[in-house]
Amino acid sequence: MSLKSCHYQTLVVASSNPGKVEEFVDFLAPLQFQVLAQPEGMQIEEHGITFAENARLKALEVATRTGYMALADDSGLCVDALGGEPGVYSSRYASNDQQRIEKLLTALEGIRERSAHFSSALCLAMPQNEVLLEVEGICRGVITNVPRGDHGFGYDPIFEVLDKGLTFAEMSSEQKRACGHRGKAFSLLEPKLKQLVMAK
Ligand code: ITT
Repeated sequence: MSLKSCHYQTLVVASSNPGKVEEFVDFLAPLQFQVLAQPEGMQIEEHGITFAENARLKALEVATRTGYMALADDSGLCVDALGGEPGVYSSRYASNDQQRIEKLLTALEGIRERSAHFSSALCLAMPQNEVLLEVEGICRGVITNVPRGDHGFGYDPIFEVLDKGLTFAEMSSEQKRACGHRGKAFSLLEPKLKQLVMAK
């Protein structure tokens, strides 16, 4: 279960998405937490209608069930021409990344207005059923006509970041962190996490 061991406060990354977990492990590396993965097979029903509601559900459930502080992310891609879809249903849009990308490109065939944004809601919760912090980050861009780039996960190859000319999949992890939805949300959470480490 342990992703990184040291003597500090323990934090569970409440996600079963390896792409997200990899980003969080990078973000958390300088903060000297003992970072644990969510226990295998733990299923959490995401019945919220907003990213923030789902992030809260996941963080509280994982914190209560593991007995450790938990950090959850609920995120997704909102496409203007599709009325904000897939939105909170981004992971349920199709059964794997390739099919999700194909389905989205098909839905946008012949459509020139391709603006979209990614949202990431983060929630930090304690095992006593307590929410410590909730933040949200957004990244605006457009949906490309064809996938570009090999990095990242999910919809990264078809999301070109506004004014950057690169898809997330064409960026290094540092570039994606600097302009991406999750990196922006995490930068709002980071000061609080630093305080927690210092309070230990
Ligand atoms: P957990 O709930 O276990 O964290 P999940 O993948 O189901 O994993 P979400 O419910 O938050 O997570 O769904 C988010 C989906 O949105 C994710 O599966 C991707 O398809 C997409 N997504 C979110 N952030 C992304 C990113 O940075 N790059 C590409 N796609 C992303």
